[in-house]
Amino acid sequence: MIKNLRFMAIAGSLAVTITSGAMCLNNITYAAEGKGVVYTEVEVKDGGSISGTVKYDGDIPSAKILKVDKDEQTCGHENKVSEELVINGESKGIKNVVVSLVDIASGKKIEAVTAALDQKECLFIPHVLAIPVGSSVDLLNSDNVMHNLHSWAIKNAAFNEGVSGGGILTKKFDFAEVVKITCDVHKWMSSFIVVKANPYFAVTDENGNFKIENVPAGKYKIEAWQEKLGKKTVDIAVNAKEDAVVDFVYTKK
Ligand SMILES: [Cu+2]
Repeated sequence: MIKNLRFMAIAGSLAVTITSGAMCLNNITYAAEGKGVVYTEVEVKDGGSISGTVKYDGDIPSAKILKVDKDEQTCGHENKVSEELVINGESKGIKNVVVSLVDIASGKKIEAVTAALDQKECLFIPHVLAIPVGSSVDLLNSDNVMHNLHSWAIKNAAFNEGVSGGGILTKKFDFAEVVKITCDVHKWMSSFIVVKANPYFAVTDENGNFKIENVPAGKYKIEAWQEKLGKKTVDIAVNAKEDAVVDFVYTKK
């Protein structure tokens, strides 16, 4: 029997109804981040793309230094450089900015993934991980010391659990939000798992570049989020089979 599946993920509760019907495709809808926008999966024909950069305008601030004062045999004897704001000295591109469409109502399928967030030499790798709702994350410990994974989630289930060397914790994220992850053993360690309500997002590379593909033609709001510099939102129009370019510029906050 072909079924019409409808998921509505709304702040803190998950209601699932399954009805039988004559639909050709499963029709899955999610409520988007706090804005009440319901996302419906459809087949995208002649989609366009969005590409661009996120850059910093102004003198590049010197990176914060993280003092390593525990487990130096594993974590290293040198202090570490914070990844809270990573700006390329030449291109001025900002790394690890999450760029996403915030008000798109329908589009390509949400492909839930099992992503990995490693703890290696007492740093989280990657520092920013973006996943769609319904995804899981393997939280790994590649070190030979105990780490403690502490999630500062509000909508998703929060956790605060130790993981021994070589161990793994797997957690699922069903609600869109920005979840800070810290380690209670090594207070300099932090990262973010950014859970998005639709599949139209990307994380900038070391030159601040991003690309989002297979977007239905239309007008949208596109948002950049950076942990220190905050959010920026602009309007963008996407035409069928064309690339729309948007460049975000942050200045000193
Ligand atoms: Cu740790």
